[in-house]
Amino acid sequence: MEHHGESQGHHKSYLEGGGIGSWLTTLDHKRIGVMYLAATMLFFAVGGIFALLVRLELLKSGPLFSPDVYNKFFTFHGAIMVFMFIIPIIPAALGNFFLPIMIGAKDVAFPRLNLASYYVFIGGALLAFLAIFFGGVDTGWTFYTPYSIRSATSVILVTMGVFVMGFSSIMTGLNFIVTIHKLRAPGMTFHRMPLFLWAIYATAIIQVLATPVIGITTLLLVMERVLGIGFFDPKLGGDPILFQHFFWFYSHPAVYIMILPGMGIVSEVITVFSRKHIFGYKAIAYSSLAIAFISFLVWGHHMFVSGQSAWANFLFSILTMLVAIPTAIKIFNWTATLYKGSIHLQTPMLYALSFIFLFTIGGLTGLFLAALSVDVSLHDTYFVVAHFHYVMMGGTVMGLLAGLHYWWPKMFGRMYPEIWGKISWAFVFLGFNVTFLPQFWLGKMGMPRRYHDYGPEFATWNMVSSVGSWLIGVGFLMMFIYFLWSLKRGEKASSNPWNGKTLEWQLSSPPTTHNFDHVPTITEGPYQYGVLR
Ligand code: HEM
Ligand SMILES: [Cu+2]
Repeated sequence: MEHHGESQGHHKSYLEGGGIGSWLTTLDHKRIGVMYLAATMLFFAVGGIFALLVRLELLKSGPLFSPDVYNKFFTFHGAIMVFMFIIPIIPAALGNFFLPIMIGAKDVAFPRLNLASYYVFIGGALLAFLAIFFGGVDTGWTFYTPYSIRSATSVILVTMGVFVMGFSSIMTGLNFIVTIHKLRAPGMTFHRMPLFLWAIYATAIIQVLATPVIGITTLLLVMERVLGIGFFDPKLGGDPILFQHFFWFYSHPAVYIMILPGMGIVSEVITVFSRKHIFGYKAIAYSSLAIAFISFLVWGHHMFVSGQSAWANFLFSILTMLVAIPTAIKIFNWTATLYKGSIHLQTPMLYALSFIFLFTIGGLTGLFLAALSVDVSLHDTYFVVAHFHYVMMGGTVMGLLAGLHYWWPKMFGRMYPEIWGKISWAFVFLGFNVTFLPQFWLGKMGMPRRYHDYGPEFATWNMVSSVGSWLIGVGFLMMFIYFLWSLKRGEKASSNPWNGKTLEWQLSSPPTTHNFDHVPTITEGPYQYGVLR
């Protein structure tokens, strides 16, 4: 990709200069991205601790904690992981850092809005966290009515936190859509944009269109609790099923806010570590938009056993199977890119390959659950818990870790220790499968989710699953340590340690504050690796 932007001589890196104050008031998209990364990784650690507590309770049958406390543990685990970690982390942290650079721009379209979105996010998260000190929340992360109207726990604090964080998601989405439309460098046509940006673009559209619905839903819930207006509680003339429609009309598209950015990272990493032009660029690009569109048409598959009509069930089942098509296009094209590639098995590639393997299991078991007759018996069992962890952790988190290891040298100018990257990957990958594969069997055997105890027939696989969660814990602890260690002690990174072909690899590591000295001119598409003989 020809351009004249690379900075000559020493320019200050975006990391240098100014104290904490200059960070807290920064308008630099890179610094805002790093602040989002720090916050969301901290929330991930907290959500992970709640997960370990949940698994500790389930290690053996018989109560370790009281049922009330257990309900609060899995509710916090789910709510933190979904709203404070997996929805914001890739778009707001890595998207914020790399979107402007990858289109050849100095920053996002609205830097002040960008900083404001960060503080709105932190404000909403702190509001939700307050609930920990005011009796917790025991409704599950889905806040289903009528129980969430009547529960004596701090439902209002957490749902208001979700309400506020929603605004941050909308602000970020809006900023990215305008940036992609308005700030692309000369020659950077849509069909020359890296695939990560197509994924971020599709995600931003869902963020802007779907998030207002969870905002309204949580607001109505709080109004019913505070003012006693009957929206959802039958006692007050409301309809609890209406809440489920509202909740899932956002939360199903929301799972694509979670997975699409991870898919975008996999497209970048697979092509770079195969040293080969991606197979079917346009098909992958447009499959992101197709997924975003279909994601609005399938929310009813969460309600197959909520008493909706047979026709509605039939329709939502068919539409859900439809989403498998654009998803499969990505999986096939990534696999075709690997074919005859010159594969470099460094840590980013290990995570990208893990994504393809684990997400395929997650996706296929999603098809099982889309089949009405199967879902009737598996709904609310551990089969569902295993399914969404294979898509959210096996998918998004693996994609996130591929991106984090791929872009770490660029973001911080330091290499992470490759050998430890591989060892930690082995713990995370193995631990993940030991934790969640048995849960498919537990679910098929009939073990319901959200129970703090179980019968003797479920004992063996629960013990295996809990031991697996400790392996995951060790893997992530290692990762946190070597990433922090590398900031000061890691080997200095060159501008292009992976032989990448997109714009960020043309800049210094870390980049300068303004990214480019001159606006680059783009003359060809990304991933120009030439044809491998
Ligand atoms: C780090 C390893 C993790 C472990 C060991 C773990 C374990 C679990 C377990 C055992 C449950 C079921 C609790 C029950 O129904 O009684 C659960 C629920 C859940 N997990 Fe995870 N999880 C992990 C990571 C994640 C991640 C990365 C996400 C990302 C979004 C996530 C999201 C959820 C959600 C949404 C629920 C449902 C909570 C509810 O029923 O309200 N988990 N997790
Ligand atoms: Cu869904």
